Amino acid sequence: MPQSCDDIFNANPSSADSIYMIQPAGSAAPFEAFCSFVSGPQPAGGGWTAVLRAGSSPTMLGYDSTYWTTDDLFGSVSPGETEAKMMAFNTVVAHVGVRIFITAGGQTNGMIAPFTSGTSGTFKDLLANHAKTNAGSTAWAGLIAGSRLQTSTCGEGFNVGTSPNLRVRFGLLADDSNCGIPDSFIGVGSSDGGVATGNACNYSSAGCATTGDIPGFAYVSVR
Ligand SMILES: [Ca+2]
Repeated sequence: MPQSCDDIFNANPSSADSIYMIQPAGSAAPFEAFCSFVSGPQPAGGGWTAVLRAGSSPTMLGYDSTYWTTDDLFGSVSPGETEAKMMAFNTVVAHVGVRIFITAGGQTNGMIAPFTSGTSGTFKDLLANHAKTNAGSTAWAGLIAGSRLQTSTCGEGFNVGTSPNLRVRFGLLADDSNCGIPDSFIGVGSSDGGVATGNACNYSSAGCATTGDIPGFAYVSVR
């Protein structure tokens, strides 16, 4: 039994994107996961296991949702613009990075946020560990047409930011100067009540000018 979509890719690189049965080490039983496969060199090439889909408003996956910290699941494994937190979130160990697609304003764009060398864990563990990614602000901004981030990157990866300031479960947080009070982000599961997933840059803050929030819908997978 494959432990992840990457195992399926390695056994057959021409596998079709679909739902497969996998059983990561430590899982009591096999379960369904949606796998998408990308040919070519790392980090993109390989099998990517879907872990969640998250919208903006309404959302089950705002920053304060307990789904980010518990084993609870909801939604369908089948892809589509409906929110879900899948079994793979809790169980599939990622070694390479996170792939994120965001649909906003009728466009869908994607990228890989790579881990630094040596980083690994389930999505749940990576959150608990505040793990970092290093795609960079240009790549994050490329996910959403017309998006805007302040010039100073304050953090990128899992559980970025500190209360009571702006935070994001997975994404990039930015500020105009010293990151004391970040006012902009692109990502999934933010503490901004207006846009949980997508791009927010508070237009009353320095470096945000007149651009408003851009809500999005995100598809997140790991490898
Ligand atoms: Ca600020």
